[in-house]
Amino acid sequence: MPDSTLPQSGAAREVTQKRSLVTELPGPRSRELAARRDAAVASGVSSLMPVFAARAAGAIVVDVDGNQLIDLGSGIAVTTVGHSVPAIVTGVQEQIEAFSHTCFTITPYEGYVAVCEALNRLTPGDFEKRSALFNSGAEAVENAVKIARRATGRDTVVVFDHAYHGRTNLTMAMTAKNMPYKDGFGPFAGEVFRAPMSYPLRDPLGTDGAAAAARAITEIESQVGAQRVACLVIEPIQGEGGFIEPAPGFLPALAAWCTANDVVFVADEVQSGFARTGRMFAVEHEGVVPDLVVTAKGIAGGMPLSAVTGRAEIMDAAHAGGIGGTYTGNPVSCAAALGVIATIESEGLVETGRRLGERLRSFLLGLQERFPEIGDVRGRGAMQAIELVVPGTHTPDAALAGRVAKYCHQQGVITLTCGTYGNVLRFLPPVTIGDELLDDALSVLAEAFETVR
Ligand code: PLZ
Repeated sequence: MPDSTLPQSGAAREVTQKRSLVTELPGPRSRELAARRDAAVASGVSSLMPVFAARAAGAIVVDVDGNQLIDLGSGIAVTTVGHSVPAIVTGVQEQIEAFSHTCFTITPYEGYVAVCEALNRLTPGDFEKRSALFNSGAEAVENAVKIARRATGRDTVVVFDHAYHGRTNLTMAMTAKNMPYKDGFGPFAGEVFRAPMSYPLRDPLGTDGAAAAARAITEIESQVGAQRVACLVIEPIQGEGGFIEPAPGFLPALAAWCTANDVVFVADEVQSGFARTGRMFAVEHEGVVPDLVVTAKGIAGGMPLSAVTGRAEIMDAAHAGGIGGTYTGNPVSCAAALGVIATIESEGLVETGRRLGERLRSFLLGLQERFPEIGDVRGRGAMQAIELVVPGTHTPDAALAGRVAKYCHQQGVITLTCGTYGNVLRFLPPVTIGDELLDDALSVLAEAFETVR
């Protein structure tokens, strides 16, 4: 086990794993770039922080003014193994020198096959599997639906309250939250049915997952009919919706209902997968074996890659030529993915994430004792969150979440918010972040509560 407090790559060695502010934030160079950005980039594309990145290594992002920020976001759960990890950097360099593109559906290459082999091996279930590769999470979700429809001959896609599945037309329909994802961008794809989620903090059924599943199933059966459902798509821990962990028993009961009704159970592990939650995939915490697993983000450390993996008989239902795309499974992205997988396995990073989770959780629970605005602490491993409320109520306090995040940003800690009500602060550090660096970031978080509540 490497000492995770030490930098782990050539690039990381040159970037001390310490927070350091040498200018105000944003600094002068970032402000110049922001002005150019405002004149050139469409305003629908917004950025959380006003600082421009120059490089990144380990769990530190260095901005163009030389400030060193602690990354508690990992580019939204992407650089799970850390920034600039040697196996990824070298793999990408070697591949781009060899060739950058041929199109797998024209002249295939080994990297694509090797990534599929690894996915088939790493995903839950000891049945025969196949995989197909894509570019983004949304594109992979769309393909999972295409494959499930083709395999079942049925139309309806069941999704859940608070779900996030992407920004393409079908995945906007599958995503729950209107602002900012959907407003004015419709009409949306049809045959998408939204079922009630288990959200222990806010659900009258609380921690009774079996009852919450029964409620969802009743709605699906009465409003759609099981025989019309192609697939049920669910995030085992909801990401953008607020790091909502359904009550124990909810996912297994839904999976069992799918099996009994020939409905394809699709786990969207785009945010929760790839060593993020103390398991390779979040469904494993409850022993759930999906028919199809959708992966992206952490799979390739920032190179665009996503995948659908699952039962061979479902995956192979699509006719030859029915699944593809120009860049899908690009060789450079595949090289990055092989570097990520090798790093996770050789450095034991699933376990590292689990241990990090214990440290993070105990800190957040301690913070909750001090600040009654923290209504809930939830999540697993390096995917945890606090939900902020008006003390003594469940009324969301999004303004406080915004102020805490802003304070952290000004002190050089990249902190993200999320949630249907915008009142959740989420923590997604690289699992390799050192204890000292994490403690420094968390002390800034505590200071933020002391200062802005
Ligand atoms: N499924 C569970 O979390 C992406 C969205 C960021 P893409 N989440 C981050 C934003 O504001 O666009 C996500 C996810 C889950 C699917 C997706 C979509 O993945 O790679 O962004 O398309």
